[in-house]
Amino acid sequence: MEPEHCRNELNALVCDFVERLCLKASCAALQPPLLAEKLPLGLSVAAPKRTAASLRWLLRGERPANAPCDPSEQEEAGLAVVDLCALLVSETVLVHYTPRPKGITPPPIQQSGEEAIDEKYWKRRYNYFARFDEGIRMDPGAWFEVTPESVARHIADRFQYDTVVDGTCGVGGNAIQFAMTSRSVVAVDTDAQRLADARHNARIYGVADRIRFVHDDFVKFADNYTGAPVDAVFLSPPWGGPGHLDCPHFSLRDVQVPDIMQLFAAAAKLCPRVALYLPRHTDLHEVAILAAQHGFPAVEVEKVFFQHPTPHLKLVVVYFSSDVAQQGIPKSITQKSVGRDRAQRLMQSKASVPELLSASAAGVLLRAVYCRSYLGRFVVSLALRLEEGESVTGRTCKAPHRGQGQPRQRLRSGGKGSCSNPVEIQRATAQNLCEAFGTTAVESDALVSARELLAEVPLTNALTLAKNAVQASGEDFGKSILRLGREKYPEAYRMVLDKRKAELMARTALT
Ligand code: MGP
Repeated sequence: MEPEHCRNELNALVCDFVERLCLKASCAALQPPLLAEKLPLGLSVAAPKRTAASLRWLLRGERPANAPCDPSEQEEAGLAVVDLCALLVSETVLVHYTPRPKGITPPPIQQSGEEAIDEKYWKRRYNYFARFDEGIRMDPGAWFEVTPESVARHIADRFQYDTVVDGTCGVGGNAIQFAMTSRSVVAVDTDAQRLADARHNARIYGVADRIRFVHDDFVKFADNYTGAPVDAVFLSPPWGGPGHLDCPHFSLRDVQVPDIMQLFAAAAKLCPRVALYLPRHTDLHEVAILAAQHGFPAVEVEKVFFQHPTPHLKLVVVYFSSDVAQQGIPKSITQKSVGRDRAQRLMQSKASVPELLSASAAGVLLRAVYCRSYLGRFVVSLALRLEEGESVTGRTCKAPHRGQGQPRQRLRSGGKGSCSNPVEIQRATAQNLCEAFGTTAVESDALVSARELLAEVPLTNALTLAKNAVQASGEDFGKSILRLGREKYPEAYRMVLDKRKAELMARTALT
């Protein structure tokens, strides 16, 4: 290639990279990303705000016509709440128990092609595949992309269906575990060598006959699919390699190929139950937008922690399904000890990990180093041990700063995690919304009625109502919602009013 041509190509690549970074930064400046580490266990509501241009960028990859770098140049007026989405935040702590299998001489440190394996990954080989020494095949990308066996097994335990599709099979970490809990698995990948490795690995686990390996692009595969009805789709797209953690947050637009938005759309078309495996610092506002775009009023965000050396957030799995709006609000952390055989120890613990980390001695500094390095984790561990004498309860948390008329970034979980059925979820969501958007601290009549009204209408309608109310400028949230309620849901509104009237009459009659 001509040097001039090379230079131009390099220039174009660098310009493209810088432009993408600027786009991402300007979106974050308009609305700070919503990170899993800031979300408490329980129920939260995401209120993603975007300008029309940044929304087109996220959803369709269309670049804005003007330079996006200076957020002040973006028209403030165009910034609107895209949609609201209920986030059911669950927490799972996994304890690996993968002793070296007896009677098998472990192979020496492996070379994969010309590239040496990073020692960090090599040390974790039994975490990736407990039966590694029986001849598991990996490739350079798989060392950092494969789902650790404990995580894959945990997700598979939640996915017990007839037909599961793994749209990004890789060397088979997830597909193998799905084959242990579901009747049949279709494993799709664009890389023929990886599929061959996955088939080989599945034979080691004795499940190759339950997996159909398909060499195809998942989007095309989903378009042409004619097989048995699919019960669930799992997607673990590339995150941009180990360097993805260098950025303060991950955007679904960080990876160019494959397009995660397209992958998801294809999956949602195949089956309305999709799980997305994402980095721990994913901007969940984007996830909420994705959910809204595909008609999911609520998603479950599962924060997956590893126990050792101290509990640390490793990744998030987002479950998109209509079931989520019906399930109970997570109350406690699931602790799971995952061993070489399928026997597991299940434990329930009380305090959430972030709650422990908000402990005074842990402080801002420790939270900053948290999850960044082993050193950071040991420091946190030390601080936690120092604090063991202190009671975890009774610590006060500062309320997050809220600008006037602005929704809070972080919302409290509803009903102290006491919700267990759809009606309670409904009420807790309404409570959450009122707390987030109410402009007066004092319980006004309008807010009380708004809460009742929101609790009466279905979750999707409640979220739509609240979104419209937020967008209706210059009015108190409670009043706007009442007005909108009266217009859009006259039946529900009348019911609420009648109930209130009846209560009032009963109270008057008693006094
Ligand atoms: P990791 O590299 O083991 O640990 O990634 P971490 O927390 O990133 O850094 P460290 O400081 O602990 O070393 C954790 C898990 O994330 C991996 O085992 C993979 O399952 C998943 N993962 C990591 N990357 C870079 C990718 C990726 O690009 N794509 C997908 N699908 N998963 C990834």
